[in-house]
Formats: sequence, structure tokens, C-alpha cells
Amino acid sequence: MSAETAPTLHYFAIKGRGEPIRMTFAACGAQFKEADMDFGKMKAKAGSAISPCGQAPLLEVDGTYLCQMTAIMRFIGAKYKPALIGECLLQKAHVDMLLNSIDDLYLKYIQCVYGSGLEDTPKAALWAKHFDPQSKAKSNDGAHMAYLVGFIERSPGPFLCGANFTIADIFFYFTLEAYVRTQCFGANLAASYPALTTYMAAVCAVDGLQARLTDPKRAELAFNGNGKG
Ligand SMILES: N[C@@H](CCC(=O)N[C@@H](CS)C(=O)NCC(=O)O)C(=O)O
Repeated sequence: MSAETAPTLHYFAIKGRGEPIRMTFAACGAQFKEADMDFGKMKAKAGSAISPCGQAPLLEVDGTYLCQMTAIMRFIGAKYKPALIGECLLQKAHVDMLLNSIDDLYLKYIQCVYGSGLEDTPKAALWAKHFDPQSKAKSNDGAHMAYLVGFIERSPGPFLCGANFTIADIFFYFTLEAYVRTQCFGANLAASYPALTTYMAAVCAVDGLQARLTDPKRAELAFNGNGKG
């Protein structure tokens, strides 16, 4: 694809929900442009074709603005590297199931970061309800790390869908990055779920993605927009 027709990611200068999209482009080896999102303009135009849900990220493709991070990742995968969205109909459904399950757990992080500043008490509550292996059979909105690790443990290969690396791995890796940061659960996460260490190493080694993960410009981006987490 020529530089002129490359899609444009409209997002803030942070990792946030823009980063799994950047990682997806990297895993595809596809070019894209970036434009800083202006929060006021995004809200002023909320509900219009250029800000359909009044939220970012947005991907501008041939004059159309797509919102919803996982839908954007699926579009990029389908366009540039179809195996990333699943190799057959059933695996595609599996990838969608995983993306929804991962988002359920990622949202618990976002709520704790933006709703409670990732303070110690809410962070301990987050661990107790959604991470402590003892709580996996309790009511937890379907969001529990034990469920996601279960997918890895049942997989016949290094990734969530066996040997096929998919966009679900991209979002899960990013979610794990958030939770393993020292500001969050640090080493406690891998201590409770040892399978995560091998899994994260396998994802890190994926061609294309590796370049994004080691890009110094990525390291400079804050994880979230409020300086927490
Ligand atoms: N479900 C949406 C969530 C998007 C979202 O929460 N975007 C945040 C930034 S990461 C935002 O625009 N927040 C401003 C607001 O909701 O008013 C997605 O997956 O893209």
C-alpha cells in the first residue's frame, strides 16, 4: 500500500487503546499514519460520521472513520494478514470470544486506573475479585485471569489459538503488560499464573510485533492518560 493511501490512526499520545492497533499494524508489516486526537473536537463532533461514538481510537480509511478498538484490529488483520483474525470460521469465532473476554478483564484495569487512581485498596479488591485463583468460581462479571490462563493451558501451541498467532494474542499481551507493571501487580501475576511467562515470551518473539515492542518511541508513551497505572 502506498503512503498516500495508508490509513490514519487518530488517538492520543499515549499507549491506551491505540497501542493494540499500532501493534496490529506492526504484526502485519503494514504502513499507517498517526494524527493526534483533539479531545474537544472529538466531543464536539460526537455522534457524527467523524466521531461516531465520541471516543477514540478512530481509524480513518478512505474517508470513513471506524471506531471500536477490536473492530479496527479485525479490519487491519483481515486486510493485511488474514491469519491474524483466525484461520477458519470456528477459529474466527474463537478469536472474537477471546477478544470479548480479554476486554472484560482489561476494563477492570481501566476502571481501577481512572475511577480509583489505582490506589492500594481498590487494587487489592481488583486482585481479590478478578485475579486471586481462589475467587474464580465466585461472581466476577465473567472477568477473571484464571479463565484467560485456562485458554493458554488448553491451547495445543504457544498462542491462544494453538500455533496461530492472532489479534487476541495482541490484546491479551497488551492487557498483561498493563497488569504486570510494578504500579499494578508486578511479579505477583506470574507467581500466581506461571504459564504467563512462557506465553509472553512467545508473543514477544513474533516477527514485526517485536520491532514495535522494542521501539524506543513506544517506551516513551505513557500507559494511560492520567499518569496512573
Ligand atoms: N469500546 C471502545 C472504548 C473506547 C474508549 O474508552 N476510549 C477512550 C480513550 S481510550 C475515550 O475516548 N474516552 C473518552 C470518553 O469516553 O469520553 C473501544 O474499544 O474503542
